[in-house]
Amino acid sequence: MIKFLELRDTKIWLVLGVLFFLNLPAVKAQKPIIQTKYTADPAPMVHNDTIFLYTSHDEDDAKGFKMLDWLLYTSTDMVNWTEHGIVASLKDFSWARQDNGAWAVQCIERNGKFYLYCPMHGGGIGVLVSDSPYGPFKDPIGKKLINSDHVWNDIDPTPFIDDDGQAYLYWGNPDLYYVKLNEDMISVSGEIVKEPTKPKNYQEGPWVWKRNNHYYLSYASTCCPEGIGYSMSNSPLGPWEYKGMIVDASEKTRGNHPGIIDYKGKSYVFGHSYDLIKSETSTFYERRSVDADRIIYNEDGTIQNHSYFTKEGPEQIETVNPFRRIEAETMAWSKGVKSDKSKEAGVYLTQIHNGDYIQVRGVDFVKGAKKIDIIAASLNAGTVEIRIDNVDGELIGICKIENTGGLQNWKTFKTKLKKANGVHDLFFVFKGEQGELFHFDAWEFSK
Ligand code: FUB
Repeated sequence: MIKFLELRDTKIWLVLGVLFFLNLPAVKAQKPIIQTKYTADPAPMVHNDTIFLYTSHDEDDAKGFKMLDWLLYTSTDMVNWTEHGIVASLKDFSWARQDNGAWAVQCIERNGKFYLYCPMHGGGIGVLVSDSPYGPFKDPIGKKLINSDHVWNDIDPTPFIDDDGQAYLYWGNPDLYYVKLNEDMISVSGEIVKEPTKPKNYQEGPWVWKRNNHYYLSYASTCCPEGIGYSMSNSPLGPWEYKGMIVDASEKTRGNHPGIIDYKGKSYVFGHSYDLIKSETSTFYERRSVDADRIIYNEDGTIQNHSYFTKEGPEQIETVNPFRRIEAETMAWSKGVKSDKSKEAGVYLTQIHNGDYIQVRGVDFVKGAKKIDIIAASLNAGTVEIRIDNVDGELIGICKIENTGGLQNWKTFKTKLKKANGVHDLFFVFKGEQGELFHFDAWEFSK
């Protein structure tokens, strides 16, 4: 027995030693996937090889639900996400009376147009349309799309188009409703139906998709806390047979909301948690953050269970090419910084203070990056330390940001680097003495 333990311990130390000396760059995401804003109700959509992730938005000062608009993020590698800012808001509906209640949206493409189904809690469900997934989105009907006598329950719309072209909209808390949509996607066909066999554990947040001829209905399940469960059917209209939890309910969260996609040969579940706000304070605020994980289908179409969203998240699908302009709001992780949007710069990073940083995962410097351009605007001087592998990893350059005469006076600052080769996590670490240092818009390496 003693011998066995000694042998086993030697093996463990050997593995740990090899890992330490290899100093492998981390290639997995940290959760939650967005840190510059509080995001909830993830609605991922795959279009042209890119994931468009629409989310609802818990305001930074939210105590209970304070939700005015919807946000958009994109990714091509599942770990680095680019923010595109507010993509739609309550103000896009001239008929909407409320100034709160921008709950869970979902976007779907049909015939080159993008339809965003937007619930306004207590005010009905509206639809917006755009020629681009980035917007701008406009209200094509000027009234509620779903106008029922149970308006308080009309939340969390999920659109689905079957292979025969018939489109459906599902929604609701605590019951599941559905209605057929006409081909124009902005009008309904027939009556609203309350799903008679309420799927087991159904709470809210339905998400419907089809895979290998199985119909799936996933939803926020059990209460409270909510996890993510799912049912399957042979038809888009049920009956739905409960199959279990994709992500178990956990004391670590409270509400939840699924978004499920296939992307580049793998499958993913998105949900949300309070992990970010909990890392900042022990007081409860309705400030959620989107998480993501890989899911695996079994042969019979059922889905393997996760006890909770893992800290590591999904593997990075492809490396980042740094030899092109990359927006500063593209990142896998950040500390301290926030994002904002202006006419001049689009989305940029703001509220940058001494010691804050952003991390971009899996950047491929190939045979060597020798210079970097950083686009910033400032009223104070500061520096950007360019480090690899870790926030206090090897320093390959320091870029001085001088006063540009205004926080929207953008200038390009050029810096020579100690040559970096191969694939590394890249860290921009911000340093300076005077409060808020500068705004950061974009960066680009050259050889
Ligand atoms: O985000 C507001 C509401 O909370 C959503 O509509 C529900 O799905 C729950 O996540």
